[in-house]
Amino acid sequence: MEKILKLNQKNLAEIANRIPCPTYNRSSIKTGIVHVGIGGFHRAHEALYTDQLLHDESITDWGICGVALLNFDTKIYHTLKEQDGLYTLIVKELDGSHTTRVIGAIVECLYAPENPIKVIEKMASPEVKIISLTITEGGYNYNEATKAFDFGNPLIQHDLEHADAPKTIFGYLTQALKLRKTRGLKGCTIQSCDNIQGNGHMTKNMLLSYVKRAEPELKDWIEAHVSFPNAMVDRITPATSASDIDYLTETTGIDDAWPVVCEPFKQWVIEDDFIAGRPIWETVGAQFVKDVVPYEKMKLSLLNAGHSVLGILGALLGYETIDEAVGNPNISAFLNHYMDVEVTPILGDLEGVNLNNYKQSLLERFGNINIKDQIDRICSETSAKFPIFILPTVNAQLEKKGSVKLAAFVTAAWAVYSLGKDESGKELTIKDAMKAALNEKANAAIDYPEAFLEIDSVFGKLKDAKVFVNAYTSAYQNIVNNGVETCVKDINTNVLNNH
Ligand code: CS2
Repeated sequence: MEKILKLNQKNLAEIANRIPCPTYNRSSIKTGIVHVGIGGFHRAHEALYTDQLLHDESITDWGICGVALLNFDTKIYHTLKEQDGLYTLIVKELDGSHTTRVIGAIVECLYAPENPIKVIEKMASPEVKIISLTITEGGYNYNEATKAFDFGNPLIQHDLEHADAPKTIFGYLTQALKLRKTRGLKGCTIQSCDNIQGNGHMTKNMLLSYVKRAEPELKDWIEAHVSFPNAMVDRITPATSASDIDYLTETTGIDDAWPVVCEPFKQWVIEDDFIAGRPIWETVGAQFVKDVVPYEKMKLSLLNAGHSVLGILGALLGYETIDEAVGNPNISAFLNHYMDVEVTPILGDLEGVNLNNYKQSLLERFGNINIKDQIDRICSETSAKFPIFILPTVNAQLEKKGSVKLAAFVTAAWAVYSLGKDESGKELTIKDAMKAALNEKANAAIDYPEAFLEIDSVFGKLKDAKVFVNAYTSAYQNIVNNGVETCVKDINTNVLNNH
């Protein structure tokens, strides 16, 4: 066994004899991007694209400062800090092999709860041209019921009262942009990398809602000096497991406390709207387009929704990983029907995209047995995901009087899931900011299934859509009486008979 080397800058030259490492001079790279949310996805995606770019020695302005925003992020912050921002990316290929490399694009790290002013100053610093975000679907503070920014959130109330020590992204961005304005500096780009339709628009709308209340005189400056490009981001990035960490040490002798694992596929389609300039990410595989809406729609309603379908049904059946769920032919047939019958008709014609190939490739990606993407991860925060991944399809189908049966079935399965047990009675690990409310409504749904649809912040006005409610109620009874698998088989047979 080779000598164990701790991953850090000092050991990098030696580590480079074992696996590919950054060959650029990291100490000469300036920070051009502040990124908030340094979880696995950012490190498998934007940071990787940027790392590849920095290998062009003429590019020295686009290092990343990784910001950990929440108390919850303390572990990743300390890990990256100890490792000088370095981490290993392990790509799990379809044939079972692994491609491993060290990524160096994160050249500094900050922990917001420890020093909020430092983060605000960094975001306001003239060399920073882009503030990018992976703050999760729930992080945008959007309420589906009111279709507006949620001022009821206690953290937002906190930020309104403590401008110098904010807790949410909105407090940070507002103070940083205010500093830029008062110092006569240029604006910047705020770039969402989250799974939200029109993620740039959403970021802008939510931020301006907050600014109107917190710093009304800043609004016009933001409109004129800050851009918010929309983007579609994609790479399946499961949570890192203890065995991934052990695998790395055993096969390379590298001691990395938090490597990132991901699938080989990656995609980033971005609107070219960067007011203060941008890295030439297109040279390393990103696509810049005029209108990203069709790509976003396709990805959210097929890939992300597909994940939720597999996750919720799979969890009730006692599966732990997505490949197990899609490996059940009844479940994969159901998913195919959902995509063909309910999603495809609402997508219309997507120029330049072959939808059949795309759907086929999703089944292959979900089925990658090496990835072991956790159903717990997929089902986490479903209350924030459902309105983005599934609801738009349902609403569009209702409008055109199309089929909503399969989505209603998944919704009913989620209501049963929210009781907290799988079909064999085993406890489910539910991670959701709305866990208590979901559980309360799930219990009420035992006698009155519609109760679950009364969570307006998730379902909006869905409880008033008779066609959906009827399909949902009968699906609920069916699941309770017969179990998911029998129901799914029946649905599959019916779909085939009707087409
Ligand atoms: C997943 C996504 O969180 C989820 O439910 O669908 O994290 C998904 O893996 C990524 O968006 C893939 O690009």
